[in-house]
This record gives sequence, structure tokens and C-alpha cells, in this order.
Amino acid sequence: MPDPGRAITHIPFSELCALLTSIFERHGASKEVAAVLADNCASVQRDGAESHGTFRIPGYVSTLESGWVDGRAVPVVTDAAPGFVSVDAMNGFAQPALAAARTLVADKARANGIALLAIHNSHHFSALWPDVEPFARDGLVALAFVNSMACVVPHGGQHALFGTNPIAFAAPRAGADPLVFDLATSAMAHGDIQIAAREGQALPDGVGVDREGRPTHSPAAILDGGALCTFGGHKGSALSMMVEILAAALTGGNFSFEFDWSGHPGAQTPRTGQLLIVIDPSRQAGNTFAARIETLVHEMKGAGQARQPGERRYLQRAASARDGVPIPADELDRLRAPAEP
Ligand code: NDP
Ligand code: PYC
Repeated sequence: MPDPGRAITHIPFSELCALLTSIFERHGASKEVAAVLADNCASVQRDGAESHGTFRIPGYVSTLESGWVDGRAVPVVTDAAPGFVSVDAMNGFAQPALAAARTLVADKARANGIALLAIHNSHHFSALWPDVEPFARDGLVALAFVNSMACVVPHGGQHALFGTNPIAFAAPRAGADPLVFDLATSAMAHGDIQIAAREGQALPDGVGVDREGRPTHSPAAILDGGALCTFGGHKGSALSMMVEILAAALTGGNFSFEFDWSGHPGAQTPRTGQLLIVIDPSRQAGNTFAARIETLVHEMKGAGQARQPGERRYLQRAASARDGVPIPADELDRLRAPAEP
């Protein structure tokens, strides 16, 4: 929840993109990488995802400065099989790797009905929905899986092993924005724990444990040697395990517990992997996919589900187009300062 006491400024999307591009470039990213990351981060801020928008810029900057990530990496795309594209991100960010392979994997999905995009040696520090929504806008179904850094205890376990391991899904709709969900498999995203700690908020039951493994309501205790729990007990734990398998074992990337960033003080971006599964629903005989989704959404509303996943984001996107992208005034001041952030 945004801090209600914090002053908010509104800035045009293009201005925010230009500001973020200049910050990324100033801290060692190539022109191409800076443009992709700036568009991604500004889009996330525009859509109201507080934990992964401009709040993350200090983390990007300190990571680039630490030498942990290569902001000038040029991803290497391999056409591995009729339905399999592999990308070595070359220790760069995952979003430029996805951008480099996006057309190829979409073409393969159309040709085969389904295709995989396996990215390894990559850093993902953002929300996942920008990775899947564009596929759905092109009529495809997409799933994405990313593992992160060991900060989540497997169900029944004693120490952190999994990452916060998000899963995102997008499907096209007839005459409406795609149906999208994007969620961490931990009880809360690590970014939201950082925000709760900054704002002195207590956490609900079941979110995390302290360094002794005792349940805690304190975000500071989770950040200070404690750990997060998965959402939904053993069920979320199984999904988190699946993300480790798909995003790391299948792509050739690191598990969340495997990389060692201790030699790079300031590093915050996990060096892991990402898997995307892209499906062409038009391959179904007598294709009724879009109509079936409308039936489902209609029935969900009829059952009383007032808010569909993705809806809040689309509403915030429309408000940002009208009023400018909301950003805390002190955060924007820091971004605009010559020695930001
Ligand atoms: P949330 O719990 O806020 O939301 C999860 C999903 O549920 C969203 O699609 C959201 O839609 C939807 N939703 C939320 N509330 C409702 C409701 N009341 N009714 C119906 N749908 C609802 O997300 P998380 O905190 O789990 O994750 C936040 C972000 O953190 C994600 O974008 C994720 O990708 C990112 N993340 C990134 C990581 C990385 O390694 N890069 C690691 C972990 C998390 P809507 O979007 O419209 O609100
Ligand atoms: O919020 O859990 C998170 C996260 C991890 C990596 C990027 N975001």
C-alpha cells in the first residue's frame, strides 16, 4: 500500500522513460539496454506496481556499479529446436534477452502451436507481466517463470532456499485487454517487505520468520537474517519448486541458492534464469478460445468476483495516460539529482 503521507508528483510517461534511460546509460548500460530497462521500469511504475517501479532504480544503479551485472551485454540467441529458443543473456538483464528472441519464439509458437524461450545467465529485477502481456496482445497465450535469490523457506524447512519465484500468465480476450496475472510464490514479494520495513508496517500472519526460524510480523526481522514463507503453505512451496526447475534447471540458469554475489557489494539483482511458454490458441480445432474466455470472465463476475486480475493495473494505466505517471515527489527529486539516486 502506498504511504498516504507521501506527496505524489505526476510525470508524462515519455519524460519518465527519458529520465530513466539517462540514469541507466550514466551507470554503464548500453543505449539499447538502457532503452529496454527504462521502458520496462516506467511501464511498471505507470501501472502502479510500487514494489518494482522506480523504487528499484537505486538497486539497479548499485548493481551496475558493483560490476555484478553487465549493462552492455549482447544476448546470444540460439534456435535450438523447432519449438525451443535458448538465450544466453551473457550476464546481462533478462528483458533485452527477451526482446532479442521475442519475434523468433512467437513465430515458432505460430508454426508449431507451442514454443519455449529459455533464458539463462540473466538478471530479472522487475515485474513479469510486461514479459507476457505483449504476446497476448498478439493473440498468443504466454506463461513466464523467473527464480530469484534464496530468501524463502520451503514448506516445513529450516532455512531459505527458494527465491520469491514469480509466475505470470497472459491470455488474449475478444474486444478487451488481455487477462493477465502476475504473482510471487512467496507470501509477499521481497520488494514489498522492503517497503513495509521502510514504512514501519507490521506484516500479517504467515509471511515470514526471523533469523531463529520463529514466525514474525516484523519486515526488518525478515530482512535481517530471517526469511519469507511461500504463499498457501505446501501448495505455494510446490509451485516455487516448479519455478526453480523451469527457470533454472530447464534453462541452464542458477538455482536461487547457487549464485554468490558476496564479492560484489551493492549487488541486488539475482543471476538466475527465466522460462517462457508461448502457445498459439488458434491451433485448436474450431477455435473458440476467445469466446470461452469471455464465458469464464462473465461467470466469474456472476459468481461475485468484482475485480479480475490485471484490472487494477489497466485502470491505473488509463489514469497515468490521463494525468501522468504517479511517483513519490521525493523519489522523483532523487532521480533528477545529478548524483542520484
Ligand atoms: P499481488 O499479490 O499484488 O498480485 C498478484 C496478482 O493478483 C496480480 O495479477 C493482481 O492483479 C491480482 N490481484 C491482486 N489482488 C486481487 C484481488 N483482490 N482480486 C483479483 N485479483 C487480484 O502480486 P505479488 O505481490 O505477488 O507480486 C508483485 C510483483 O512482484 C509481481 O509483478 C511480480 O512479478 C514481482 N516479482 C518479481 C520477482 C523477480 O524475481 N523479478 C520476484 C517476486 C515478485 P493486478 O496486477 O491488477 O493488481
Ligand atoms: O520482490 O521478490 C521480489 C524480487 C526479487 C527480485 C526482484 N524482485
